[in-house]
Amino acid sequence: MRFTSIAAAALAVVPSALAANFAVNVGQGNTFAFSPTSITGAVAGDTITFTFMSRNHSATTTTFTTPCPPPDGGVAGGFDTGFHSATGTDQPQAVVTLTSADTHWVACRQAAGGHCRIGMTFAVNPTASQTYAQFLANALAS
Ligand SMILES: *[C@@H]1O[C@H](CO)[C@@H](O)[C@H](O)[C@H]1NC(C)=O
Ligand SMILES: [Cu+2]
Repeated sequence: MRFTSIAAAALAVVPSALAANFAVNVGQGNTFAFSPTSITGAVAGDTITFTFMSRNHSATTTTFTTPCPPPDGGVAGGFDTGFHSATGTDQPQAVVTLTSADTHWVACRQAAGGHCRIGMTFAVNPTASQTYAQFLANALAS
């Protein structure tokens, strides 16, 4: 009986042990930025934990070519953390669970895209042909 319960407990922790979590800071140091600006190698089941460190921001999926403003709710197949406001020492977190290894282009949708247009952008699994640098350039040019 003892071995049975140990085996069951070990099996139960396998999925979370294999899934990775990516920690992303939003507005760190009062900046209009995500840190890091991109992550790679993310697969289905992995999580992204966004920590909102200043002001009032969102992490919202958008398109590569027209980043700003991101649509309310994000693009189809994407995600939207909604707005989170950091006050004093309260730094709210939002956890997104990825359902695929797809590329996601992400930006803040605060101020009708105002934060996005000054470069508040982030990428999940950017590619060689669609890079984070080009996505950022598209946002800054919009
Ligand atoms: C955060 O921003 C949103 C969108 O501008 C706004 O509706 C909301 O009231 C703000 N939250 C706080 C706590 O200021
Ligand atoms: Cu913002």
